[in-house]
This record gives sequence, C-alpha cells and structure tokens, in this order.
Amino acid sequence: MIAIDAEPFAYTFPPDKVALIVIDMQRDFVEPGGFGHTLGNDVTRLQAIVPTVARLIALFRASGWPVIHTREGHKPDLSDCPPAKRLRGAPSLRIGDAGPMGRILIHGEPGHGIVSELAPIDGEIVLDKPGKGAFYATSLGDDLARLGATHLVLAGVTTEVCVQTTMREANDRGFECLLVEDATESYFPAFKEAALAMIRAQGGIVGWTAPLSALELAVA
Ligand code: C5J
Repeated sequence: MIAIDAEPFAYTFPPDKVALIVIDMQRDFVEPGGFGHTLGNDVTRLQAIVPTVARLIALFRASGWPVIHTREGHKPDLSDCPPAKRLRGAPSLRIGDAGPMGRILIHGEPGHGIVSELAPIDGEIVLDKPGKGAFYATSLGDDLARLGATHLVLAGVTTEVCVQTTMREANDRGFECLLVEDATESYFPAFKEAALAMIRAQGGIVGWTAPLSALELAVA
C-alpha cells in the first residue's frame, strides 16, 4: 500500500488497483471562446492548473497506472442533450451554436478536444459524457471493473460541478477517492474551497484531498 498525507487523514491505495480520472480538461472550458467563456467566466483560473495536471498524468504514466480522460459534450444532432440543459441561463452562445472553436460542446469540434498539453496517449481511455457525472451514460463503471480499480485519483474541471459530481457518483459505488487539490479548479474560488471542504468533512464523507506534492512524495 502507498500512503499519502491527505485530509482528513492519510489516503492509502494499492498501486495495482488505482486509476486516474482527468475530468473535462477541454478547450471549451479552459480557453477563451469556449463554453465556459460564453457563460461569462474568466478561464485564466482554469488555464493555470494545466501544468499541474500534466505532472499528475506524467506520474501515473511513469508508474504504469491507468489514466482515463473525460470530455463533456453532445452528438451533433443534440439527441443526447436535454433541452433543459441547452436552454438554461443566458450564455452568449448555447450548446450546439457555432463559436470561435466550432460548435459549442459538440463531439469532434475543436473546442470539444482536450487541451494539447494534456492530450491522451495510445492506450488511455477517453470517455465522452453528456452529463456532469462521468458514470452517467458512459462505460466508466465497466472500464473500472475491467481494470480492477478500487481507488480513484481525480483531477480536472470544474471542481464543484463535473469533478464533484463524478466523485460523489464514485463514492456511492464504493470507490475510495482522492481529489488532487491543485490539479482541479473552478471559475469561482469560493466554490472550489467549499467543494474541497464538503468532500473531506465528516471523516471524508465523499473522500480525501491532497496536493500533488504529497502524491509525488509518496510515490517517489
Ligand atoms: C461545467 C464541468 N461546469 N466540466 N462542466 O459545466 O464542470
């Protein structure tokens, strides 16, 4: 077992049963002109974590542990996008509309892709998810069963939306989950801090949090 100095107490994992899930590090959330930007958000906060997420992915690859990437998005005909999701709020561009990086949050469009610094490599699983949680309408549960994973390390954006939803889904399915604090980000600093606090409250009711440096120290 590998033990990591984490909150609310040490996180231990068997190295042959761990997987990394990198949530939605897509141009549509991280770069100007994408979905996050059309909603009125400052995307520079999310851009800032890209080097840290790259280090985390590098650590998993060097250890020979599985890396799974997710992408939020929809089919070109929007048949998997509930109207309630598309019509909510007043973004300058809605899901499916044409933007500077192609149609917003649509499979195959430039904005739907993962930022180049974090591009998946051959053999890594890339899951397209229509919802916030990565288990809903995807093969993630089956993929993790096939890998024999019992412990999940999470990173990506945004902390309180897709990352937290996925972590809660995973926790309910019995996975032991660690969120890497500096490899996740929100457009809203207070929401990030609140999400981290909620996750580790009440003895780790959703799981653990730790900085990347704690992982690197434990794995070195
Ligand atoms: C959002 C996500 N925030 N990946 N998606 O709409 O968190």
